[in-house]
Order: sequence, then C-alpha cells, then structure tokens
Amino acid sequence: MPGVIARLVGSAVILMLLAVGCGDGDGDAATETTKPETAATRAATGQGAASEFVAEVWADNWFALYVNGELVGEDSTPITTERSFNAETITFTATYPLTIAIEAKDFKETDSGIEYIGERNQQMGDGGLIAQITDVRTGKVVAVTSSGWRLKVIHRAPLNRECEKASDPDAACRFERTEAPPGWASADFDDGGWSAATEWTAGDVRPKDGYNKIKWDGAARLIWGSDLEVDNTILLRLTVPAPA
Ligand SMILES: [Ca+2]
Ligand SMILES: [Ca+2]
Repeated sequence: MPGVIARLVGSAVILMLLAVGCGDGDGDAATETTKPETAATRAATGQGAASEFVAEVWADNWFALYVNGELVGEDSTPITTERSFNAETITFTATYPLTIAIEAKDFKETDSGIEYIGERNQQMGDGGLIAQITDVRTGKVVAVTSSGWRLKVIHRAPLNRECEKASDPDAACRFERTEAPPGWASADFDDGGWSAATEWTAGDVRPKDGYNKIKWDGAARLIWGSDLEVDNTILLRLTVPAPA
C-alpha cells in the first residue's frame, strides 16, 4: 500500500510518494503530490483518527523508521557514504498507539565488522542513535530514545576484538549475524525476549554533522547496544500509548 512521506529538510519541503510493500506488481512509484490533511480537519474527525507526527533522527551511520509495521522513512544518506552523519526529519501520519521500530546500522566494510580495511585508520567503527517524535497537533514530544526502548542486536563483529588491525580481517575476525525476526516492526510482535537499549553520552558517541541542528528534548538520549563498536546492526522498538 503506498504511503506518503514528507521529508522536511531545513526549510525545504520535499514530498515523496513511495511504494511500500507494493503488491500489485507495479514497481513504479507514483509521482503524485498530495497536500497533507490539515490539523483542523483531523481534529474534527474525532478520537482514534490518524494524527500527523514529525520524527527527528540522528544516526551513526544509517537507520530505517517503521511505524505500526510500515516503513515511513529512512536515512537519505547511503551507509556506504564515508562519514555518513546527518540528521533526518520525517513526517508521517499514524494512529495511536504507535509502535515505533527502528533498524540502525553502524557501517562495516564486511562481516568482519572492520572499516577502512587496508588503510592506516583500519578500525572497528562505532554506532549511536538519537530520535524524538512530536505530535504535530499538540506540539508535544511523544517519544524520545532512552533505555526504555527494547533492543535486539542482529549483527555483532568482531567477536574477537584483537583482530582489529589484522592484515586480513575477513580471515581473522569472527562475527555473529542473524536475520531480523519476521514481523519485528509490527504492533503485535512480542519483544519480551529483547533487552533494554543502552544509553550513551555525547562524549561516548561524539555525534557529528546534523546532531547540533536539532533541538533535542531534554529526555532524549543517545542509545545503542551495550557495545558501541561490536554491535553493528540493531533493531529497536517502543510503544507509545494514546495521550490521556
Ligand atoms: Ca560508524
Ligand atoms: Ca562497528
């Protein structure tokens, strides 16, 4: 089913219509531009109606954001871009309760978990992510990243950190990789077996380009797995109840 994603980048507004999970065999995204429903119109439709939200996300290095099981946006800078640090602002429409799910990836050149292989700065890269979601109608921040989010790591490497400077990391480094569980972003997925996300400080993550362009809510925390370097691909979930 097509979903409308409006990305607000600074003052520039780019409306993109993406074909998400297109099941009709037509892979071409439509180019139609839809004017978003106004808040006043929505308010008149009563409780349980869809609301508009703005998600602000900064990730080292890449993320995809799902709401109630649907992809609503992803980091526009490919993970393969060197120093792919940037903040994204994504607007979406959804109905409470919100199931927010994020896949985040720290860049790794191969499954070894190493980057800059063969270069002087060959190293384990590190990750980090911060996000906040604002209900446009009320102007209230309804979700911020914290240790209250559930987390599952699906790529860990290197498991033997001492391989970091090996001449052939693919031979020397061990890794652990699993697939994302089916339906992991959906509302009814049971994340009871997942762990709590780990909160990190700006000193730990050293957030770069884009991070300072967002006015982060005081409660928003940088989060990741329990190891900023070895945890390379993570899945995160949070459920946001309807406001009282
Ligand atoms: Ca990184
Ligand atoms: Ca890493």
